[in-house]
Amino acid sequence: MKTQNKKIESYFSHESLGGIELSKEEIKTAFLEKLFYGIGRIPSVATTNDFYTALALTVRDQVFKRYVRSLEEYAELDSRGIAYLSAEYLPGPHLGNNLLNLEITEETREALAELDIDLEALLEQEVEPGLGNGGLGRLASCYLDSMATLGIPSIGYGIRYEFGIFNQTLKEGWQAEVTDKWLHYGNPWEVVRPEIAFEVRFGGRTEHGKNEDGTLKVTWTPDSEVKGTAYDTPILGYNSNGIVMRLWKAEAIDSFDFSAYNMGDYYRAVEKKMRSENITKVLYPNDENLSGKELRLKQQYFFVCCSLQDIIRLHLMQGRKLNTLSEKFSIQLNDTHPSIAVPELMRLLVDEHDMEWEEAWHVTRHTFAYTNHTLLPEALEKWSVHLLGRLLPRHMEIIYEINRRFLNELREKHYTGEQIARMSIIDERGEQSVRMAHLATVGSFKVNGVSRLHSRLLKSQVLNDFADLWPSQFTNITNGVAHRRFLAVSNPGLAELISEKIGKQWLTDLPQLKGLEKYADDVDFRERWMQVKLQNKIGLARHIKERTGVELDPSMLFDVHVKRIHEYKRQHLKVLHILSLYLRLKNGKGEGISPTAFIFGGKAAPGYFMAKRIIKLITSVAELVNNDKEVQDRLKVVFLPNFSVKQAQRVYPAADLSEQISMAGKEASGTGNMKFALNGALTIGTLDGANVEIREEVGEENFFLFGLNTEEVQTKKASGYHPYRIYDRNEELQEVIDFLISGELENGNTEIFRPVHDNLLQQDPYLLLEDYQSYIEKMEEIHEVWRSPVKWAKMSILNVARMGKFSSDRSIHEYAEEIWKVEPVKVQLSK
Ligand code: 26V
Repeated sequence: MKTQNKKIESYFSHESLGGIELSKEEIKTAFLEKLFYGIGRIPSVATTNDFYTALALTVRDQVFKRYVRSLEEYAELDSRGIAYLSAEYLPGPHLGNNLLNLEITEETREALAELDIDLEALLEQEVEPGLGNGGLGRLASCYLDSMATLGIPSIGYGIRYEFGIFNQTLKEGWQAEVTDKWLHYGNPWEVVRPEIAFEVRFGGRTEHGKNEDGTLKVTWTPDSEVKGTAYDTPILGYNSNGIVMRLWKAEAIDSFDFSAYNMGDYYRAVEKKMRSENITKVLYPNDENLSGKELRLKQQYFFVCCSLQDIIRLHLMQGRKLNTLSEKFSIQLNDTHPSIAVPELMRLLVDEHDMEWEEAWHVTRHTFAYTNHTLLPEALEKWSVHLLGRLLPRHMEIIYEINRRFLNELREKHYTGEQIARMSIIDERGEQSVRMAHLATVGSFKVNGVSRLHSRLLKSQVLNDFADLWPSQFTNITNGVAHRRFLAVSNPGLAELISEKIGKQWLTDLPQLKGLEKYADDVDFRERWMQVKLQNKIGLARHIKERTGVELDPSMLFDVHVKRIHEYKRQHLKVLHILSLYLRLKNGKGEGISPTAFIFGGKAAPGYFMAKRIIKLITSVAELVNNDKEVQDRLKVVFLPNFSVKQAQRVYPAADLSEQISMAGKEASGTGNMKFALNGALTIGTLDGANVEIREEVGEENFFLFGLNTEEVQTKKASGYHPYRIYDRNEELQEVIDFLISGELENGNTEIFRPVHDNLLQQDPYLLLEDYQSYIEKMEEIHEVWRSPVKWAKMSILNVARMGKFSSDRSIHEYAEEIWKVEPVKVQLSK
C-alpha cells in the first residue's frame, strides 16, 4: 500500500540521503547500536558472528540509503529500466565489496580496532550465497555490480534457493557433496517484502471460449498454485547508485489447506505447504543433463512468472499502458533458463490483459534480448513437449502458435522442408521437444554471444539459419569482470601499488591501467610488484596448509587451474603434464624443470562420472608426488576443496600462471582467465573464448599460446582422429598414459583410472593427445621464462596494464548502448 506522507518524504529529502561521508566515530556508534538494539547482544557474550552481523547491518543501512536515493531518481526521471533474468547468481561475500563501494574500509577497520575487533576476522565470517554453478552465475553478479556503478536503472531477478551449490569435501580423494546451508546463521543483507508476492499456477487444463465482443478468450484452470515472495538484496555500485537483486522464494498460498484441516487431516495440509516450498529448495547443477527434471522446469517458470508480474506491476504503477512495455523495459535473458518468459509474457498480455495477439507479439519481441552462453550441443536446453504440456498447458499452446506463425513466415520466404524442420521451435526427431534456444531467438530482438569467437561460431554454426534470416539481430558482447571485487577488494596490495602510480581513476575506468606500462622497465617498481605477489602467495600457502595440510614453498611457480571440472576444460591435460615432469625427475632427466606448485580447484556435477574421476586422479597424483622424497622440493600438487567466490578471491592474486587450456571452440568465453590476468598471472591458453581477445590486448609476446585452433579442431575431427596413433609415436606420452593404469597411483589398483586411460586412447573427444606435445613444449618455455624474474615481472606488469577492456563496466556499457538503448542515471552524492 502506497501512502503519501509528506513528513516522511521531507525527512528523506535528497540532501539528507545524499550525505554519505561516515567518520570512524559514527561507524563505531552505529556498530554498537546494531549490536545492542539490532541483535540484542552485549559484548561480553557476543560471538564473532554477532559482530559480523552487527557490522553487516551497519553497512546495509548505508547501502539502503543510496538505494532509496537511486530509486527516487529513477522514478522521477521516469527512465527506461532493465530487468536481468538469471536463474543463477554468485554474489560472493557482500561485506568487503560494500565497504569498498562506500569508501569506508579503512575507517571501519580503525573503528573496530578501537573496540579490539579485527575486521579481517569479520570478513572471514561471511558465508557467501552460492546461488550459481560457476561462470554464468558469477557473470550475472558482475553485471549487477556494473549496472549499479554505471547508474543503469535495473533489477536482477532470480531464485532464492534455500540450498545453493553443494559444499565440496574430499573423502579419500573423491569429491563428496555436503548440503550448503547458507541461511543457517541468518542473512543480514536481505529484506523480505511480504507485500511483493505473486501467484504462480501449474498443471490443469485450458478452456477456449469467447469474450462478449466475440474474440477468443482462453481460461487456464490449474491444478496447483504457489506463491512467490520477494527477497531483496541491495547491490551497491562504486561511489554510486544502488540497485536490487530480487530473489523469489516459493511458499504455499495458504499455510494450511483448510478443507483438509477441517477433516482432521492435519498432515495432508502441511504436506501441501511442503510441496510448494520444494520449488525453491535447491540449485541444480547447470552442467548436467537436466531433461526430464520436472522440478527444474517448475523453478524456471516460477521465477519468470513472478518477475514478469512484478515488471508489469512496476510499469502500470507509473501510469503507463502495457503496449508501451518495450519502450520502458528491456528484459535480458541470461541463457535459455528464463526463456519460458517468451510464452509467459504472451499469456499475460493476451489472456490476462486482453491484448490482441499481433500487438502482444510486437511488445514481446521488442522487450526480450537473449544471451547465449554455450555451444555444446548437449548443453542446449530442450524440454519434452509432453512434460511442458502437462506442467504448463497454456504455454504449450502458445509455443505452438508462435511456432506456427514463425514457420509460415519461413514458408512465405520459400524455405525448404529440411530448413524448416531444422529451425522449428519443436524438434520432431525422436520424442517431441521444445528447443529453448530457438524459442528465445524467435522471441527476442537481439541475441548475443559472450566473446568474439563464440559469437562468430554462434552465427556460423549453432544458430546459423537464424543469423541468415535476421542478420542484424545477432551481436557480440564480450564478457567482463567486476574489477573492483577481483582486484581492489581481493588484492589490496596490488591495488595500492597501482593507485600510488596512476591514481585511483582505474576503479571506475579500467583502461587507465595502461598508465602502468611505463613502469615495466622500472627496477624498483618491478621489485615491489613481485613482492606483492610473493606476499599473496605466502597468504595462499598458509590457507592451503590449513585446509589440506600440504606445505607449499612460496618461491615456487604457482601454476593454477581453477574452474568447474569438465572434460572440455581439460584438467586432465594438466595432469598428463604433471606426470611427465614427475617421470622425468624420477628418470634423472629433470633439468629445466622449475620448482612448481600445481594448484587445482573446482566442483564436478554430482552425476558426472568422468569429472569426478578426474578429481580423484588429481588427488592421487598429489598423494604420490607430495610424498615422494625424491621430488620433494621440485613439485607439489594440491586440490583445494570447495572452490567458491571467496576462495577465488584468495587464489587469483596469488597465481603466477593461469591455465586456460580448453579445447578450442568449447569455452564460450571464460571469465577466470580475465581475473587471473588482471592480478598479474601470465596465461597459458588455447585460442578459445575470450583468450583470443586477451592475447590480442596483452600482445602475443606476453601470452603463452599452444594447441589447435577451432578450425583445425574441426578439420581434425572431420578427417578422422586417431588418438592411438599419436600415443604410438610419442614415447614420453606413452609412458605417461601407461602410468595411469600401472597401479602406482593407487596402491596397485590398475582399474581406477582405466576409464580415463581408455577414453583418451579410444575417443579422446577433446583432443588431449593431439595438443599434448604442443602443451609440453610451451610449458618448457614458461619454465625458462620463470627463471628470468626480470622478464617475468615485465610480462606480468604489461598483462595487467593491458587488461582494461575486460571490466564488466565495459560490457555493461555495450549492453546499454547496443542492446538496451538505455541512458545511465547517476545519482548525485553530496559529500
Ligand atoms: C552446460 C552443460 C549441460 C549438459 C552437459 C554439459 C554442459 C556443460 C556446460 C554447460 C554450461 C552452460 C552455460 C554456462 O555456464 N556457460 C558459461 O558461461 C560463462 C559466462 O558467459 C562463460 O564464461 C563460460 O565460458 C561458459 O561455459
